Amino acid sequence: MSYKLAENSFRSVFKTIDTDLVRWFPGHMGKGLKQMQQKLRSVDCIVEVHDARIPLSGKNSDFKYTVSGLKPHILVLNKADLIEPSRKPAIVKSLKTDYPHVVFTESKNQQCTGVKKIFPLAQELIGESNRYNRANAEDCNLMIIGVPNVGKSSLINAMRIRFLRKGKATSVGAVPGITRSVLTRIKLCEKPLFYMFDTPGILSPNIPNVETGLKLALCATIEDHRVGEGILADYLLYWLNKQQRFQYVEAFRLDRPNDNILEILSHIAKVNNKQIKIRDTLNNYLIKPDLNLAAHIFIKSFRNGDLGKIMLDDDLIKLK
Ligand SMILES: Nc1nc2c(ncn2[C@@H]2O[C@H](COP(=O)(O)OP(=O)(O)O)[C@@H](O)[C@H]2O)c(=O)[nH]1
Ligand SMILES: [Mg+2]
Repeated sequence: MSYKLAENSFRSVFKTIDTDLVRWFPGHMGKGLKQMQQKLRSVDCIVEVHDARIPLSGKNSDFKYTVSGLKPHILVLNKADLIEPSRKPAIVKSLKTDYPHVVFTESKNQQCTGVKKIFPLAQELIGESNRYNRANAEDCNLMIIGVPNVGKSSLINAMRIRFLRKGKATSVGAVPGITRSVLTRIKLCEKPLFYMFDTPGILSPNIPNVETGLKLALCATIEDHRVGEGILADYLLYWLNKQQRFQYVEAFRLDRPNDNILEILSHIAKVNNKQIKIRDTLNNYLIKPDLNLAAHIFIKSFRNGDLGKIMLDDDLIKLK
């Protein structure tokens, strides 16, 4: 549905009440990094997984440049089922300089063609690369890394199903001197001998500003409580209106787009019959709409794709 809008009828910038919000976000890569660095010695190709709804925001490019160095690197943009396929070329173009090898996947979809592409691409990149300390190793190792909740485990499972259809994934025992849990790997292929580390490497997201943090939180890569569901819901509304993505109007049976989050949340609480009882200053009970629950419903509808296929970095990637 399209709506006639007065110019400047919506906010053009998002003002958070707490300007220090960014300080609440987790710090830079910490302890995990050191462990991953050790693990990397036996890795031949890195498969970095990120959420396709935020292809530019939150990726830890520090990792690519300072830790993984010159190792072959594939960027997998997972949850591609939640974005408009027509946006893929523009995403690839925006990432080209930093990530020349991008694959879109839907790891919960068994028919996904992207999952199938990762292995041959890794083989090709390793073949072209200088393997330094591993030049004489006969086997090749892949490692999956990425920030929480982007679908690393789901991708590992999808790859297992794809390549090891015949039986259970083969776990490989510990290598002396290195923690077993870190170096458990599964066989992907016999000829050529290919393994994948079973445990994904977990990165902390890179959060240079509040909006990046809010986008990461909307995609559930950092916990909601770090931001607060009210602020998250307000940012989502701001973003949807700014980008003129008005599917929420129908989804929540509103009359028209509205930039006031309190009005939207009161409405959602009312139609879902979510109320709370509170006491006023005179100790009388009042029935109020449960705005927190409404915020939760609003955010969830975005995460489920009920508000349309939304790529949150659309405001950073120009329409072609
Ligand atoms: N819509 C959608 N959801 C996915 C996809 N892959 C994973 N998920 C969901 O995302 C959440 C996190 O997945 P998980 O594999 O545990 O992520 P990890 O923390 O990176 O290992 C789970 O609820 C998955 O069901 C995908 O391709 N599409
Ligand atoms: Mg996992």
